[in-house]
Amino acid sequence: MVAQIPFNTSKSQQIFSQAKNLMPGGVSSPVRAFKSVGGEPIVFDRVEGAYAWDVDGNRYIDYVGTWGPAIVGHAHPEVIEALHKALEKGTSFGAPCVLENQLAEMVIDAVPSIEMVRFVNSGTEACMSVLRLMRAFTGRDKIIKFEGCYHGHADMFLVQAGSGVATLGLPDSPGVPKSTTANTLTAPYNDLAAVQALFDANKDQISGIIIEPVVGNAGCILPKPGFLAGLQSIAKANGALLVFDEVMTGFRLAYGGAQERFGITPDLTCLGKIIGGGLPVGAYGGRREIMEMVAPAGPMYQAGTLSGNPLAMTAGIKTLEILRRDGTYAQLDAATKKLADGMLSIAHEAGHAATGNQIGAMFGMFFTAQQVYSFEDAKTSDLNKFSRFHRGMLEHGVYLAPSQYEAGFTSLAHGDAEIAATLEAVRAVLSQIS
Ligand code: KE4
Repeated sequence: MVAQIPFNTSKSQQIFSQAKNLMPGGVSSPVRAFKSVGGEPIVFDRVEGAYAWDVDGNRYIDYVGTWGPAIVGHAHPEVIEALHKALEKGTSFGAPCVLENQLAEMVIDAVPSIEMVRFVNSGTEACMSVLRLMRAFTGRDKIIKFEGCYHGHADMFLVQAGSGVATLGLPDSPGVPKSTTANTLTAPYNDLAAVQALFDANKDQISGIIIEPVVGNAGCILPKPGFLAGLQSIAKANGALLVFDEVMTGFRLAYGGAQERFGITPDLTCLGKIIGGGLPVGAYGGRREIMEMVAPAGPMYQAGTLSGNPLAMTAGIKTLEILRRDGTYAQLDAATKKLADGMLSIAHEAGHAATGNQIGAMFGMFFTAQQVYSFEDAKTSDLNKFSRFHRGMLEHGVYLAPSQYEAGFTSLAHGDAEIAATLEAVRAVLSQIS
């Protein structure tokens, strides 16, 4: 992989400067604006397999994968073909459709905690709906979330959130009434004692715990052995629910997600990203007795014009069909481990303080000497160095998430050639920056 120097991004810059007059920050989602890594964002023209091309014709090995959905590779021919066929029947029904049954059955078969599922249109919708359900089922108002975890942009979650909130340094976004977040309690990730203390101080008031079972929104952070099991027993002992937000980890760490990988079955699960195969889908599901509270089966209201959209269902069904084939997760694990281990050893050889995590098709590297177990740990990373690393990798044809507080994603399309080229770029960049 040779540097694309001179790195011509003139068309990107022209389109982005127009965009800034039309849309806040020139983007449809904040983290895409490259605010925390500096420089102008790259305007994509097309994607295929492990690659993205920008409007200036530069090609990148892509480790964002549209933030997770592209796990079988961008524009997979089988997904595209299935969508072409579905398109002939129209784009939206707003009525029951057998495709919803098919994807629901696949999700229920795959995810240990899910006996019944409701489709929505984004991970945010899934998490905000599951929060209402936790409260409806327990009759309690308070929730526990973890510093650095991101569960979408609904008001009650924008408290010490990760992802774009952390990236932009917006721990508590304006416009969120204090009354809304008064019921949101936070604890450091991997800190069971802090969670126990919150339950002791809020007896019978906490409806449940919502957690990213592997954090992807503060960089990639793994649960310490016993942490998830500890949360499950604390929740049970206090009559509270345990919710895994697997919007990112679902179908990425295993076909059954983090809950299959760690052998911990929560009461409720949120999904998104991969189950839509790149089209807008979210979902929440869990124990039947809880899910039957959701309207119209029960009193808890939640609705959506485009929920269960036939195109999104089609892309999700085909994506999961590809993922459930033999050997897919072993392939993803092996490629991602090779990449993550390679990045770390190259960083150490070049004299950089760096630690990292990898699990399934997810990885992250922090420019810090200490192992990262919490958001506080992640914040010891050298953000300035990360910015220079990110820009250098772009110039060498590798597209990483534009924030230290994001995870990297591989796909079935990231083969030996892509991993080798990426590590060559890492070596070139890390030998140039101090
Ligand atoms: P969406 O509303 O963006 O579909 O999902 C929200 C969400 C919920 N839960 C988890 C664990 C998530 O990672 C997300 C969204 N992830 C971010 C990336 N860190 C989406 C990228 C963006 O905000 O543009």
